[in-house]
Amino acid sequence: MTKTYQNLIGGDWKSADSGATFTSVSPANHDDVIGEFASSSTSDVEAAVSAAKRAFPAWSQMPAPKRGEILFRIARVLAEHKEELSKLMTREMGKVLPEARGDVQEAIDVAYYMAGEGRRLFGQTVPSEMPDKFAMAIRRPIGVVGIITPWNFPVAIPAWKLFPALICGNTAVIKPASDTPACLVRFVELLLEGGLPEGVVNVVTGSGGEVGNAIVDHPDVRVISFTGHTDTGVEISTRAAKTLKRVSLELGGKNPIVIWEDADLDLALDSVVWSSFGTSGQRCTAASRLIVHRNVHDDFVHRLQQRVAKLVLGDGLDEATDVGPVINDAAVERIASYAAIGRDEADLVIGGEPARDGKLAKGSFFQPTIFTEVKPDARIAQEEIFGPVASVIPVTDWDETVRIVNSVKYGLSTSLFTQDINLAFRSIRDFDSGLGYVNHGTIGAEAHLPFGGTKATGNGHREVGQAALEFFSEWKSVYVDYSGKLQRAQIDTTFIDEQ
Ligand code: UN1
Repeated sequence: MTKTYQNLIGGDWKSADSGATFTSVSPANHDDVIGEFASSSTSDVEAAVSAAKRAFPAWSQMPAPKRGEILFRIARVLAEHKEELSKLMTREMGKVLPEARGDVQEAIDVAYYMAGEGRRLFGQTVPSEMPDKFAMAIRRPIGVVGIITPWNFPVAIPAWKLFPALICGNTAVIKPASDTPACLVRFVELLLEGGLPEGVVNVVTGSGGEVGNAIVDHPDVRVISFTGHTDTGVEISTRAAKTLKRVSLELGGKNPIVIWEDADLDLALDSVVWSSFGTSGQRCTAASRLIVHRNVHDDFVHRLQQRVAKLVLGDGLDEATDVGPVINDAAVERIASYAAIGRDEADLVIGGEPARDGKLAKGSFFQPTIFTEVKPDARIAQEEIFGPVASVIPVTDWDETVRIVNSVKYGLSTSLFTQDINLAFRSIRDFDSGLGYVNHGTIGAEAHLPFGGTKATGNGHREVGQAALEFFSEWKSVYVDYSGKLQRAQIDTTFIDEQ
């Protein structure tokens, strides 16, 4: 019997008003049905937003340290269920089990970090320019936030949007990606187990066109946080402008690893395999451009080819698997079309085809793929493929390298392998990106520093760290005059220059 899952509206699990459903299947084996989910529409979103609005006064007025205590409890519940949630994630999303554990751990990290913020949420106090007057700025919750999340980090990304929103005192409506709704539903069940009051978080599953747009258009949703495709981000931003919403967008990447001639090549190889083929290349932070100094290029490509040839494709629950499936068959087709473009533009070293042999036949698999002699302006070097495809671009000159690094429309993560401290710091200054790594690949951001990128990777906001508190709270500047008389700022004061 296929399990049926429902929306969460104000503490009640409910089917979509229309009764319609959609199916989530495992990308490793399409016969493995995860469940049926509510295919929701505007009226379901309406109910979820009303529930979030009703929950807002009590939640926002609960002292923030108490909200923090609930988040501490949630962190512990998530830790207790880490293995179960990770296995569900591998089944539904496909990433190999150790990576799924990392995804859940990232959610736990954010929960602990934001729980601690309940006792900080620092504001500002400043001296007033007038005597007997107190001046400060405090953080206030904003209201109902709409959270629209992708499938590639089905627990970490909802967590790193939700927990800062909650500690700031907001309530939320979440729409998960339709490829990974079970992960989100189970995650939210655990939030309730941790003691989150009813209505503080509401879940509406369904399509972006119906559910996503209804959340973005709703006048009572004051904030939108979205991670996904750049085109969708532009559309969300445009729609949300009509109701003057605050919008945070976390979009694409075309992240480079630069391997300089003095690099520790063993370390660089380990890092490239992890950054380019981990999560089957389906991270915003995945390394899809390998910019390699000519003096080490042939050695590097030869050794990389040998390493990649040994990668085992398969079900992520199988311990022998190095690289899991991609998310669905549409992704296989998209990646295959880029591989065809790559064959015209560059030299194929390994891979380049969907993988359908034996046990892989029932899933969505693509061979880890490497191209060399890729021109910096080739399409495979410029466009986000979101799959296990890496393009090697040979270089000889540092200034040219900087130009190539910065020649894409995105600016999420950049990395340099070198032993030269001067080059390391130049890369930090000159590579245009929100995340910069030295002697480490492009993936592995931690929960307590800002996450996000420049240019078409976003719209200037950052997730997690202190930056998330900026996004999910509103400043209120407060002046308390205890002089007992009218004191006019900028007027009733003695100016030093006039003395
Ligand atoms: C993403 O790629 O969508 O640094 C998020 C990393 C992870 C987060 C990735 N901590 O790769």
